[in-house]
Amino acid sequence: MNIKGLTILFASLLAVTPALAHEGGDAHGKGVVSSVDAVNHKVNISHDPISTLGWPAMKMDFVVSHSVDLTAVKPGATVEFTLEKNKAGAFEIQSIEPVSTKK
Ligand SMILES: [Cu+2]
Repeated sequence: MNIKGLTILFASLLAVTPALAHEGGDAHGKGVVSSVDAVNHKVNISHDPISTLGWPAMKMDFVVSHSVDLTAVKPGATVEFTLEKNKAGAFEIQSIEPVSTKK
């Protein structure tokens, strides 16, 4: 690779790295599933406050990543989930797991 090629390589690395660092990983949430729309990859969750994002507790719709299998997610289940900002700037669920609620 010549000098010009290296310069372009470094420039593109610098352009990409801050974007990754900026997100600082993903946000974790916990809540109760209200409804599941597996066809459109959406869930409605009444979630606890998410301090990482400064969100209060609320009931809201979430877009779910297509890599997530929603068939294991049932209304009424308590779940833990991770959120990541997608290209559209919306928080998208990247993983969602039922948690056993101790009685
Ligand atoms: Cu919310």
